[in-house]
Amino acid sequence: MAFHFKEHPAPKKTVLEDGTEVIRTCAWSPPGCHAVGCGIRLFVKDGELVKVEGDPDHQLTQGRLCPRCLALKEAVYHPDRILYPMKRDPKDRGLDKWERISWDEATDLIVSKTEEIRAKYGSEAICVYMGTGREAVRYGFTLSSKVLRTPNNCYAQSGWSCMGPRQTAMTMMLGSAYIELDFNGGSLQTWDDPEWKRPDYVFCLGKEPLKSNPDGLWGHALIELMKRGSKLIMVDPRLNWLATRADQVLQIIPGTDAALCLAILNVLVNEDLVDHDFIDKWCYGYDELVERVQQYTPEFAAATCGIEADEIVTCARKLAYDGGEHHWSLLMGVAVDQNPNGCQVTQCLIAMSAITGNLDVPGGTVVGVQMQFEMTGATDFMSDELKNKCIGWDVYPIVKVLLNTTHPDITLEALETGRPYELKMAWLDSTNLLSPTCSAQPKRWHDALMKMEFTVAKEMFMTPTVMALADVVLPLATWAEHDGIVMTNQGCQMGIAGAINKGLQVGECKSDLEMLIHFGNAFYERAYGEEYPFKTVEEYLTDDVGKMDTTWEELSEKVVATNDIGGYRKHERGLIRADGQPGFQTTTGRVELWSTGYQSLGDDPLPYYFPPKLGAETRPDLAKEYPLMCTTGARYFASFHSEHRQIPSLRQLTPDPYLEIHPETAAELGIKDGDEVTIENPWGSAHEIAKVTPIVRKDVVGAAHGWWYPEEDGEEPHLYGVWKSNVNSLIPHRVLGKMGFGAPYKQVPVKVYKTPVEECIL
Ligand SMILES: Nc1nc2c(c(=O)[nH]1)N[C@H]1C(S)=C(S)[C@@H](COP(=O)(O)OP(=O)(O)OC[C@H]3O[C@@H](n4cnc5c(=O)[nH]c(N)nc54)[C@H](O)[C@@H]3O)O[C@H]1N2
Ligand SMILES: Nc1nc2c(c(=O)[nH]1)N[C@H]1C(S)=C(S)[C@@H](COP(=O)(O)OP(=O)(O)OC[C@H]3O[C@@H](n4cnc5c(=O)[nH]c(N)nc54)[C@H](O)[C@@H]3O)O[C@H]1N2
Ligand code: SF4
Ligand SMILES: [Mo]
Repeated sequence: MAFHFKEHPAPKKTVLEDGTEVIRTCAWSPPGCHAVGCGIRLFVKDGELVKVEGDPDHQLTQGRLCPRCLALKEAVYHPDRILYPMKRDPKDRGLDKWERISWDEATDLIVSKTEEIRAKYGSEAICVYMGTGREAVRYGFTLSSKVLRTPNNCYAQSGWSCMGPRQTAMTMMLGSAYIELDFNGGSLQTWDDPEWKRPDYVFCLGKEPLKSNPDGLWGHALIELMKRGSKLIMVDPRLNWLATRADQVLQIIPGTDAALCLAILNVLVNEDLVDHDFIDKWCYGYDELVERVQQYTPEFAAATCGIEADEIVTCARKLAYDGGEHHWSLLMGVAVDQNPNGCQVTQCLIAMSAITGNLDVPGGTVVGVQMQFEMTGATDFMSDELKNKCIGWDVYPIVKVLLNTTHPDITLEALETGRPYELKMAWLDSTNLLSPTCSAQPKRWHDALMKMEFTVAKEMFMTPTVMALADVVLPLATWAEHDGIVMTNQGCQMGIAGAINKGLQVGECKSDLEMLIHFGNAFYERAYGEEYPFKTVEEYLTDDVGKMDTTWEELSEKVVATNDIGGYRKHERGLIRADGQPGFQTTTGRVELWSTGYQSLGDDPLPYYFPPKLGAETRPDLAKEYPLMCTTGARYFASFHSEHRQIPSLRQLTPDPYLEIHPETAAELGIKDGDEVTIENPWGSAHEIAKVTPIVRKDVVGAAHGWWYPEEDGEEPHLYGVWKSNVNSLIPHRVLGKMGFGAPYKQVPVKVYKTPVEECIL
C-alpha cells in the first residue's frame, strides 16, 4: 500500500483580498457521512465559516457535493448545538435540567465514576455504544479497549445487519477486507488510466450509491462509469432513480435475494458460462456448488422472487464469462445484510463474481486488503479472561472471529436480564439508538439503558437518546473544526486518502480524536499510572500516516492522495495472504465456494435459501392481518440516519417521513398522497405520510427510518416525538440467521391504514 500525491497540488490555504481564508479539506463527520472524503473549500473570515464549496482540485470528486455538505454552515452555527460539556443529576434523566460544566470538571467526573464502577463490578461492566462508520468508529475501538479497558463495544443493530453478513462471506470465502466496484479511485488518472477497463455491467443489488455513498465509496463514480458505457442491472423492490437509467431491473420481493442469486448461479453453471481456468486454479468446492444450485431453477426463483424466469436467465447471461473480454462489477448494499438470509446472499454474490472470472480484474470487483491502520483497537494487553467476557461471544462465536464487538441482540438481553453479568455504565459514542436507527424495538433499549449507574454521551445536538439516558454530554466538533484523516473504505480499498484540515473552532467542542487523546491521557495518568503514548492530535496522526511512507504534514498540505492497495490480481502476487504467499487468506488458500469457515461456525458450507422469516410462507398466521411487506430505510439525500432533521434547508427537501405505497394499493386502502398513515404489526406501530408512487411493488411499502422531531418537546415522555414515527418499533428483536447475523429490517409484515383524523399526530 502506498499514498500517491498529484505532482503540483493546489495550495492548502489561500487568502482572498478581503482577508477570507480558503482552506482545502476533505469531509467526513459529524454531521454524518461515511468515509467518502469529498473535497471541500471552507471559506473562513475572522474565524467564522462564511460558506462551503466543492473543491475542484480534489482528483476524484472534482467539486461535486451532496446537499448535506453544502448545508454545513447551518449545522455549525445552529442555535441548538451543544457547545460546552454539560451534566445532569441521574435522577433528572429525561428532564431538560442540564448544567454547563468545564472540561476539567467533566473529566474528573468521568474518570472518577468510571473507576468507581470498575472497582465495584469489574471493567466488563462498561460498554461503549457506536453507530455506523462515522469518524467516531475510527477511534471508538481504541477508546473502549485501550482507554476504558473494557472488552464491550456494542454496535446495536440487531443481527449486526450492516456489514455483518457481507463481512462474513468476504472473510470466510476470500479472507479479504471489503470488496468494491472497480471505479479506479486508487489511481491519479482514474478513468484515463490505461490499466483500467470500465465494467461492461454493474450488478447492483440492494444499494443506491448516489444517495448513500456507502462505506466510503463515492457513489457518483457510478455516473462516470455509466457515461463511459457501463450498463446497470438493478435488483431492488423499488424502482429508484438509478433503476430508471438501468439496462435491466429485477423488481424483487424483499428478502428473497438468495433465491434469485442461487438461480443466477444455476444458469451460469448449467449453461457453462464460467471461467474454468480461474475455478481450477483458485476456487474450492465448485462441484459441490454446482450440485447445490440445481434445485434453485429460474422457475423456482421466479415464483419466489416475483420476477419472470426469462428475466433471470437474461440477467445471468449478461454476467457470463466470455473468455475474459467483458467484465462486470458488483455493488452490494445493506439490503443484503438486513435479511436473516444475508450471509448466504453474499456467499452467492462472491461466487458469481469468482466463477465468472471477475474477481480482482480490471472492470471486475476489487478485492480489499487488510487494514494498515489502528482501527479495531488492539486488545492484546487485556487478559484472555477479560476479553472473553465480551457479551455474546459464547452464543454467537462469529462476532469473536470477525469483529471486535459484542453481539447486539445478546447485549440487549444482557442489559435486560443482568445475565451473564450486569452492565452498569454506558458510553454513547456515536449513536442515537432510541430513534429508529440502530436498535430494533427501541423501547426495550430505552428501558434497559435507563438502569445504568452512569452514562456519558458525545453529541452535536441534544437527541432523544441523550435527553433520556445521559448524565454527562460532551460537545462534538464538526469535520470543519478538527484535523484528521479519511480514506475510502477506511483504507482497505483503492480510493482516496484525505486530510481533514481544521478551519475553525466553535465553542468548546472537541473531535473524536481529540477526546480520545484527552481521555487517554486522563485515564492513563490518573487511573492506570501509565503514560499515554500520544499527547497531541498531531503526534497521533503522524504515527498513523507514517505507516504509509508519508507524514501528516505532507498529507495536510497536499490535502488528498490516492491510496494504492496493490492493483489487480493481488492473489497471484501474494498481496492478500498474511504470509505473502499467492492465494486467498482461507483455510484452503482458495476462494471457498464451499466454505470451511461457515462450517466451523455451525452453518451450511454452501449457500441456501429460506423464505423471509416473517413472510407469508413462514408466518401464515401474520400474513392475513399484515398483508404488506414493509422495507425500511432506503436512504435520502437530506439526512444521514437520524441526523439533519433540524437543518432548515435539508428539512425543506424532506420535511416528513414518507411511506411509499403503490397507487393501486393506496386506492384499495382509501389512502391518498399526503395522508397521515399508521403502519402497524404485532410489535408496534408508526405514523408516516403516504407518498403514493408507482416505484414500489404493489405488495410492498417502503418506510422511512431515522425520524424524530427536534423542534418538539424534548423531555420525557415525549422525547422530541421519537416514538411517533419509530418504524423500528415494528422490527422484532433476534430474528436472525443461523450464525447470528442478519435481521429483517427490510422485510417486516405490516398493515397500513389512513390514520383517523382524531389520532393524527404528525
Ligand atoms: N428501519 C431501519 N433502521 C435502520 C436502517 C434501515 O435501513 N432501516 N439502517 C441501519 C443501519 S445500516 C445503520 S448503520 C444504523 C445507523 O445507526 P446510527 O449510526 O446509530 O445512527 P444515528 O442513530 O443517526 O446516530 C448517530 C449519532 O452520532 C452522531 N454523530 C455523527 N457523526 C459523528 C461523529 O463523527 N462522531 C461522533 N462521536 N458522533 C457522530 C450523530 O449526531 C447522531 O446522533 O441504522 C440502522 N437502522
Ligand atoms: N444520505 C445517506 N447516506 C447514507 C446513510 C443515510 O442514512 N443517509 N446511511 C449509511 C449507511 S450506515 C449505510 S449501511 C448505507 C446503505 O446504503 P445502501 O446500501 O445504498 O442501502 P439503502 O439505501 O438502505 O437501500 C438500497 C436499496 O435497497 C433496496 N431494497 C430494500 N429492500 C430490499 C431487498 O430485500 N432486496 C433488494 N435487493 N433490495 C432491497 C431499497 O429499495 C433501496 O433502493 O448508506 C450510508 N449512507
Ligand atoms: S458523500 Fe456527500 S455528504 Fe458525504 S462527504 Fe461527500 S458530499 Fe459530503
Ligand atoms: Mo449501515
